[in-house]
Amino acid sequence: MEKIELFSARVCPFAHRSRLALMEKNLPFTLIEIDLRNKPDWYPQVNPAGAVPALRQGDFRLRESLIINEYINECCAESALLPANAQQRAEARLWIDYAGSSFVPLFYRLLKAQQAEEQGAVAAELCRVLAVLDDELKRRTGEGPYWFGWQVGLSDIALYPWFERWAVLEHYRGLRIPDHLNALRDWIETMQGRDAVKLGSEPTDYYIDQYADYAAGRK
Ligand SMILES: N[C@@H](CCC(=O)N[C@@H](CS)C(=O)NCC(=O)O)C(=O)O
Repeated sequence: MEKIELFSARVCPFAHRSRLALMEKNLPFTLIEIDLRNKPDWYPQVNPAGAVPALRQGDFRLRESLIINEYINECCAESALLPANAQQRAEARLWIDYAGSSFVPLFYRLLKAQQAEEQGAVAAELCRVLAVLDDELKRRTGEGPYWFGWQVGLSDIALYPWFERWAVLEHYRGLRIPDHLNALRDWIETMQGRDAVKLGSEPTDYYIDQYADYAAGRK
């Protein structure tokens, strides 16, 4: 297989998704850190949209974390990150879509909201989404600690990076993950125990510092 290069930024949760997928698949790759505040002149040749993550493999270029992750998963059959069953695979993709359309946008809306009233409303909406995630994990109790059973998969990976950055919401907006969402809290703890997560994790203070501009409405 041709060498895979992943263009990433430590701070970026989208890039974090693709780093996790590559590590969980045990695929060798070269990680290229892009400074988002001072992007290299050549970067548009890798990704014309200018964003991370981007993947390069010979002449092949790919962008968008979720598409990259599907590709990574299909690069080899070992350590499959989607269920073998077609119906479960479709459900896994629904949760991946839910992560992208509901959970992730609310994370940023809350962080960017400057008025107390808006912050309260978005926090309440985000808590409803967390409860949906928790309900789903509770419904699957006994079927394994991950979104789809006993093996980590693309649904877990699509969601987890924002939980690694949750301290940012706690710090700037005072929003803790509610104690009663114990299935969700257990899932986060399980993810934190994975080697791929431990190897790529950053200290809480780093995230708090990096997201200061968002929280102050400067971004
Ligand atoms: N939908 C994209 C989002 C990627 C994205 O927004 N990445 C941010 C960093 S977290 C970025 O590179 N933004 C461009 C910039 O900062 O100039 C994906 O899933 O890959």
